[in-house]
Amino acid sequence: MTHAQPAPPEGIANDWTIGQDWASYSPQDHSMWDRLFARQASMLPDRVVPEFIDGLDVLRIARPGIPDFGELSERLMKRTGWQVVAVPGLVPDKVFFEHLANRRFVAGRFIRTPDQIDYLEEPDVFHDVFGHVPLLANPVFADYMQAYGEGGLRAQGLGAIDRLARLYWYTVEFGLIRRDGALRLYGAGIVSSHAESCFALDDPSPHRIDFNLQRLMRTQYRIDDFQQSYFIVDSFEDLLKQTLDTDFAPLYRALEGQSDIAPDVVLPDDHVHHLGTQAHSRRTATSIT
Ligand code: HBI
Ligand code: FE
Repeated sequence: MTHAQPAPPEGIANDWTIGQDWASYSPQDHSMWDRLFARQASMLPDRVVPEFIDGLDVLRIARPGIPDFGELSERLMKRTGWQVVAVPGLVPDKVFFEHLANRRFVAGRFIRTPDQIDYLEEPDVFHDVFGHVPLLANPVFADYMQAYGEGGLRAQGLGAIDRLARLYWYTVEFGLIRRDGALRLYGAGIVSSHAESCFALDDPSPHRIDFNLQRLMRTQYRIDDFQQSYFIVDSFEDLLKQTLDTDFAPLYRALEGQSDIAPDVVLPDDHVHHLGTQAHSRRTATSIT
């Protein structure tokens, strides 16, 4: 991930927020949203967790055009007390955690250009709003996101941000959930990506392993390709409960003595739902974070 600058750029507030300036989007920007939306909306209904679709509906995230963050925040505030605020791009970890701890989701306001339709480095408004915001209308997931922000603020003092970032990565960004005997998508990085929405559920290549907090905090991840392992939670309630019940300071200390786990490694204690062939990652040579 690109590293954000420590201080906000000139003319930007200390909390890094800016106006969305909705009026400045061009017709091309709005049609890019529509194109991305149509592509995902047609394939997600039988792949994504139903709460995601409910979120799109109640927040009226739809076509045509990029949503107005003010209107979105008003609807979200009524449901779960969250807001969506605009930022210029990646913000420093501390700023990010502070917003989440206060139930503000920071969203990029720019939208990708046609040549970036399938891959971009910084989160744009489609990833942030389409990918992340629908589940913020779910009370349990909304509480999990706040708990993550609070945990992030505490992790800073403990030198454990990298551990916690892995939790975010393998849940909020790339998580799978079990529902009625099948797997469903919920991670924003998956649901906002056309190709990964298929790959994560259907491709024989990646491992699909049951969520285990401690294991996952040791697991490295890739930022430049599909994931090599996906982790499955039983429910959002369980994810929230485990996060709230865990005393993270001793956990971080215990993890200090343990080695990192490469993203393609399966351990003897893992509950493996699907043992991947890893064929995809063998075809692509990339780096690990
Ligand atoms: N900033 N805008 C933005 N969006 C993110 O998702 C984000 C960020 N800064 C830091 C960050 N994510 C993560 O590295 C933290 O979860 C650790
Ligand atoms: Fe994201």
